[in-house]
This record gives sequence, C-alpha cells and structure tokens, in this order.
Amino acid sequence: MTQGSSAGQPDFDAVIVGAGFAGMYMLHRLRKLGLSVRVFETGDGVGGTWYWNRYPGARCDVESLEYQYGFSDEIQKGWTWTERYAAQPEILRYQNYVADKLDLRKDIQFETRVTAAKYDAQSGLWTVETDKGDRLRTRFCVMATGCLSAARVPDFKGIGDFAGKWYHTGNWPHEGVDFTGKRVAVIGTGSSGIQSIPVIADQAAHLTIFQRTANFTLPAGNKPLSREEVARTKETLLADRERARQTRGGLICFDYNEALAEEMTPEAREKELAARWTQGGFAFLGAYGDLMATKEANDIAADFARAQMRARVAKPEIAEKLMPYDHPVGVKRLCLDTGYLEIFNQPNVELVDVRETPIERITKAGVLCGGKEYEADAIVFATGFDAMTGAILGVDITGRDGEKLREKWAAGPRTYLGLGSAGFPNLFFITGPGSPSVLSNMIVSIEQHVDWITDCISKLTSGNIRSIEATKDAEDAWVAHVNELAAESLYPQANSWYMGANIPSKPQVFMPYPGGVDVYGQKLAEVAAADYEGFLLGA
Ligand code: NA7
Repeated sequence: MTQGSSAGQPDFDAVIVGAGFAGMYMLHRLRKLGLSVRVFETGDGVGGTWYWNRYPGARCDVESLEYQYGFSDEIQKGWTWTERYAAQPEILRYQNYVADKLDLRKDIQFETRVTAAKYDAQSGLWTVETDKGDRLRTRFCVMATGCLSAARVPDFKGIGDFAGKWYHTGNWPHEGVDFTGKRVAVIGTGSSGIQSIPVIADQAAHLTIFQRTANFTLPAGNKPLSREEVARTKETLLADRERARQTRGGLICFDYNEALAEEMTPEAREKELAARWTQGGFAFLGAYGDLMATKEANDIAADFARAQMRARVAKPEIAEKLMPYDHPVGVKRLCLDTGYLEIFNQPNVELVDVRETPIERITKAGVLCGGKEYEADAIVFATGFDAMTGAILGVDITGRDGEKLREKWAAGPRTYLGLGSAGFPNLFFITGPGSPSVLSNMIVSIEQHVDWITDCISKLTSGNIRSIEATKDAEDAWVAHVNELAAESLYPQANSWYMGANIPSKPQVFMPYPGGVDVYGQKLAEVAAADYEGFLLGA
C-alpha cells in the first residue's frame, strides 16, 4: 500500500512499529482516542517476542498470572492460564485472543518492515517508509519494537560453509525442528540456551554445549495452576496490577525483605535464601535488602546459589565449569530452568568452555574450538539479541534537523525517561532505553508507558499543540542520572546485554533505568502534572 496525502495532511494520525504486547495495547488506546492508526509488523501475526521465540522450551520467566494485560477486566476474566510460567505457545494464543477480542488486526499491516522514518519540521509530520514500498505521513510515530527483538548471530567465520542446518532461538522455524537422532551443537547459555538445552538433549543423539559465561540458574518450579489460583486472580487482577506498579520490579509474587544481610544471623539468612530458592523465580534476589546493592551481601547469596547448583551435577569437574564466578548473582538476568543442570549427567551431553578454548570457526562438519572439531548435524545459536537499541536503530530515523538517531546514539542511547529523544519530535519509544523495561515485569512497564503516551497525545490533540520533544537539558540530566544509579549498583560488574557487552562493536553503557518501576512511575506522573516538564511543546 502506498499512501499519498495532500501537502500538510497526514495519512494517519499515528503509526506504530511492532505488534507485540506494546504495539497491540498502544493501538487499542489510540483508536479509543479517535485517532486513525496504522501498525506495521514484520511477522505475519501478532505477538512480537512471542511470535519469534518459538524455540523448544521457550517459557516466560515472569509468572503467567502477572504476565498479562491488566487494563481490561473483561479480557482477563475471559482467559485462563494453565501453568505457573506460561510456555510460548500459550502466550501467543493469549495475544491472539486479545487481538480477536479488540479486533486489532484490521489496523495492522503484517509482513511489512518499517525501514525509515523522517521528520519534516515544516509540516510537523513523519514520513514512514517500509520494505513493501509504503510511504506515508503521520503525526505521531511510536516505536513498539521490543527490547529483545533484534536476534544476533555472532559473526563466526565459516557459517556459510556449514553443511547442516543452523537456527537462532530468537528466529525459530514455525514448523518446529526435530532433533531426534541428530548431533546438535548449542552455542550460548543465557536464558534461551538454558531453556532449550534440556528439551534438545532429550531428542539429540549427542549434544555439545558451548559455554562462554556460566550463568546463575535456579529451578523455575513450574507447575500447573490450580483452579483456585486462577479464580482468585480473576477477582484481584486489577487491584494486583495497581499494587505491582508500586513495587520495584512490577511484580507482587514476592516481597523484598527489608533487613540487611548483616542484620540477620547466618542461620536466618540461610533460611531465607533456602525458602526463596525453593519458591523459584526472582524471589531469591529479594532475600535481604542489600543483596543487589553491595558485593559483600551479594557474595553470600552467590555462594548459596553455587552450592545449590553444584549439588545438581554428578561430576565435580563438570560442576565446577558450570559455576558462575565472574559476576554477582542477579546482575545478569537470573535464569529459571527446568532440568538444565541435570542434563550434564547424561552420557550424550558434552560441555565445552569457550573461554578455555575459544570458538575458532564454524566448519563444514561442525564447530572448530581449541583446535578440535566438534561435529554436528545442526547448530543452535542461543546467542541473544542486539538488546534495547537494536530494533529501534534498525529503522533509519531522521529527526528535526536532519540528525540521524543512529549517529546521535553512536556512543550509547540518549533519551529523556526512555520515552523520547531531543531532536525527534512526536517520536515515542515504548520501554525504551532509560526506562525500567527489562529490569521489570515488561507488561507493567508497557502499560505504564502506553498509558502515559496516550494521555500525552490526548492533551496535545485536544490542546491543538503540534508537537512534543524532550529538551536536551532534561535528556542530559536523565542520562546522567541513569548512569549514576547504575554506577552505584552492582550491574556494571558483569558483561551483560544490559550493558551492550554481548556485541563487540556496541558502546558499553548501562541501558535500562535501575531505580525501580515505583520510583520511575512517580517521576512520570510528576512530569505530566507539571505540563510535561523537560519536554518542549510546539504550538
Ligand atoms: P543472552 O542472555 O544474551 O545469552 C546469550 C548467550 O550466548 C550467552 O551465554 C552469551 O555468552 C553467548 N554468546 C553470545 N555471543 C557469543 C559468542 N560469540 N561466543 C560464544 N558465546 C556467545 O540471550 P538469551 O536469548 O539467552 O536471553 C535473552 C533474554 O531473554 C533473557 O535475559 C530473558 O530476559 C529473556 P556471554 O554471557 O555473553 O559471555
């Protein structure tokens, strides 16, 4: 479809890029305001992250009763989750149920990738271009592109030579892959590797796992949900969501213990850590108040975690290789697993530490590592994403004075509140860098942003205000503030994708806002109440 509006007239009031959780809710809200909206989505269905990440074992690490929209009682009452942690197919079915319920698809153009967006200061409109030849003008442009959507295969030499098939967990074939009887290599042991490896190990004749960084992982404790649990949430979800917004992580399934490590006896600490370990999930990180604040307090929890992990592996020398020693617990995303460490007790599973013997290249027959060729019929890259900025910068965005966002962010993303960037009027990021996003329950953070953006756009349109744009001063102060909070925390002590460290050419900057959803939400409310302080409103 190519639009061609008359001069000065937009084709749509708003364009939204992406039809995952964020784009779907944004569409719903803007439509309700009476705006004309077009969503562009690369996939042929809704779902975003959950549309692409169909790898075996893919499962959310936030409990399903909290990982759902909280804006509609009718929607939540009409849906019944079956497991404590929903698997990818169930989440995708839920998203499709919501799309049906709200009749969203009629405003979504699927199988279309937005390639460029350029602002014209004279008309105050964005021109959006797609890979299908669309060229249309819009007043507001909302990037609902997700934080983990630009899948990344490292540029290993020789990938083209490989005679077998290779896959990336974040771009998995829809028809699934049967590894029965195959020799499989998995590269990467983050959440995606740790979730998929047990399932692949069950099928494969032989599985070689290439680990660069050993990760902290704990049993997820997944289980079917009882009718009572589901029924209870159906009564309380809206109130629960309100409570979740007042927490650090946007989650109410656990509390943070306020007591500091040194204020507890060793026995009390051990008991608290053990109870939370058994509970499963991120509760472990809240065992005492300074667990994520000081190295000394963190070390206690890290030692506890390693002891639990070690006990799951039969051979001490293998267990030792699987122990994370190089970073504090929780500063890389804690992994929740289902039978991960136990698979190293299987005779068909082999662990290769690529820090000892780096991957030299992919060959016709497999993976060459430390001078040894590990033969494989299939390679699974569980190597992560160009996180937080990859999908935004995948679009060639040009702002008010011809400035390219890619150039502006060359040394790291610069935003005010993670919502907008100076020089780019009427361009919004949902859960952009500089907001809590990946450090929180994404659904809570998505709703927080969509609600804020909707109110903002409503005020602009009703007040005949042409544009809103972060000021450079507010942006500079916010970036400095996020950096300060990060520097005071333990996060910089790990090479994580939060820091862009997984991509050799990426600047090392801590990207999410680490101050908590509650504090951040307060700031958003204050900014809006103060007539969008820190933003420039154009008449
Ligand atoms: P992650 O967490 O970024 O994990 C990627 C893994 O791949 C990690 O173990 C990396 O090691 C490894 N990796 C990346 N590049 C290489 C190279 N070149 N050689 C060897 N190993 C490599 O991505 P996931 O998809 O697992 O999880 C992303 C998020 O999704 C997760 O945090 C949850 O929020 C859901 P590294 O640690 O960089 O040394």
